[in-house]
Amino acid sequence: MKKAWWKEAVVYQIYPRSYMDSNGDGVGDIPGIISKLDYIKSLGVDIIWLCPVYESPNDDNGYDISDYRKISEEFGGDPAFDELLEKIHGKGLKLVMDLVVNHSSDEHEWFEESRKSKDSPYRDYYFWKPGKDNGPPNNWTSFFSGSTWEYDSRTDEYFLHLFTKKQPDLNWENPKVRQEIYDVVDYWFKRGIDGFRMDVISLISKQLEFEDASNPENYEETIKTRYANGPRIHEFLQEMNKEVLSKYDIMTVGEGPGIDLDNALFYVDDSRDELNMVFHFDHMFIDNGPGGKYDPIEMNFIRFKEVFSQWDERLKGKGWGSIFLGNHDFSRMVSRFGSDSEFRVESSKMLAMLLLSMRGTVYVYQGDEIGMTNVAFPQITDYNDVETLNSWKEAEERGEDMNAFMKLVHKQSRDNARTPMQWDSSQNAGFSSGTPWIKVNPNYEEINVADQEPDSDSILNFYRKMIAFRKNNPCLVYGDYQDLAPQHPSLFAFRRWDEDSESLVLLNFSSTELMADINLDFDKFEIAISNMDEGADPKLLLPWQGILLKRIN
Ligand code: TEU
Ligand code: CA
Repeated sequence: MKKAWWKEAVVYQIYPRSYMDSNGDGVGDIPGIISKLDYIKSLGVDIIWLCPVYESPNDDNGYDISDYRKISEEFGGDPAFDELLEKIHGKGLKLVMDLVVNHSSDEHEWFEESRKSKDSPYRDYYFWKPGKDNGPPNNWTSFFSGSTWEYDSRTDEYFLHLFTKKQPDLNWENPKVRQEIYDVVDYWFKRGIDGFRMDVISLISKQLEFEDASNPENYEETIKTRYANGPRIHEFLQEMNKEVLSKYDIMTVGEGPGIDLDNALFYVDDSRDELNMVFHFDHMFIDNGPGGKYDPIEMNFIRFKEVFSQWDERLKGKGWGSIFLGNHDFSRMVSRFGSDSEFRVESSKMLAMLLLSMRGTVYVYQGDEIGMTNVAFPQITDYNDVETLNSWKEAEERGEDMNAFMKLVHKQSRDNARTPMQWDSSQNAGFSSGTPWIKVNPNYEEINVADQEPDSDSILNFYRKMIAFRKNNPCLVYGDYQDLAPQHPSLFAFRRWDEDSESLVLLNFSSTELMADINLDFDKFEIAISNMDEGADPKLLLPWQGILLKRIN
């Protein structure tokens, strides 16, 4: 496997609104991030991925950009950004930004011009269509509820928005649009950033027939058959690669629904010159029913493990994977895949062990390194996320039992991952001296960085240990992968090996003890890391215990 800096990297994802507020306006900002760079560096990570910080009306917290070349004043503006980038580089870290070019904000000047008239030179920067039978052009529904089409009386046409109506989709068919985007990308590389995470890149090429969805209420089916992986997607990505990406030593990771085992290599096969990596959602949508996130089904653990095996098998030797268990769009990793009550500490560490011993580039989401959990705000007015609020409205309109729906919000809302970072036990968890834009999780007095710093047994220090271990054991980055107990209902046991070394990882995904009776010569291994008292019998795993063993050479 060819080596590369971005393959060996551990990435730390920052959701800037919720990280650290420096000026007391309740909103996390860039000076706040600067004040935490020593902390970030101390984790042992290599790259910071910063969610959008560009100028934006914040209908979707920065994923609706009104100026691609400007840093929002709320976050500290361009001078703060320049200082951040310089300091990041000064510490030997790298910076990856978010590139959100499937859509812009409706307040971007391109769209403001586009909507003025049918003859505007910007008209076909977006998708405009006349209505059909006094309604929208087709039956597509937006990721965030309602039709994907918004009527604009000025020109008596509808425009397409796969997300909110303040996020009109850019028309990549138009070569001028593509050139504008490549210029933006080039602008940021010239400014010195080290890569892009490309938002919903799987959606940029549209099926121009705009054919009705056959089952609009089936979320996954509609994504796969209508929205994602359009006919020109790879042509566009290859063009972007040739025009700009290939000219810099940067990394790219594409995100998007509809990326699956069958098409992933089209995006990331080394020989195709498109992207370095993609994020897939096979494990993240594992508990989604046909109606999506707010139609959850039970998590299937055997399937969960299978996802890791299948993806490793598919990419190996050809492309490169990305490993993550949480981000700003999902509820907290420990609340979903671990246990956030009695075994919160143990299961947080165990999940860290999983993350940091898989093949692929690892992404750690802010707060997971201290075991932050989901939140259960009592009122819907405590929530901010547009996806949550729209789903709530729809449920209300359908006449659903809203107490039951509140439980779903507690379980699924994206705001679970967006509550402020918990720095210490002072007011507002040390995040802000003002009123935070979203409430702090009330458990901040027990779960915070300051308490975990001096405690050698803390989740935080376990992350540091695991990250350091991965750095010293390239076998965990590049080595082969094999699941040793794919059918076991609660044990995740796998092997990583290369020419020089071999590791075994045994993880108990349950609140009861288990015997890992797998057919292996345990005498040839010694325990390197455990999330509980070491010296235990590696075959007997306590609840949520994780053990990493290394072959004795
Ligand atoms: O998310 C893309 C995406 O697929 C989400 O809509 C996802 O399905 C959903 O959040 C799961 O609940 C990206 C960004 O990460 C997200 O924050 C943005 O809202 C979205 O694109 C639109 O830009
Ligand atoms: Ca602020």
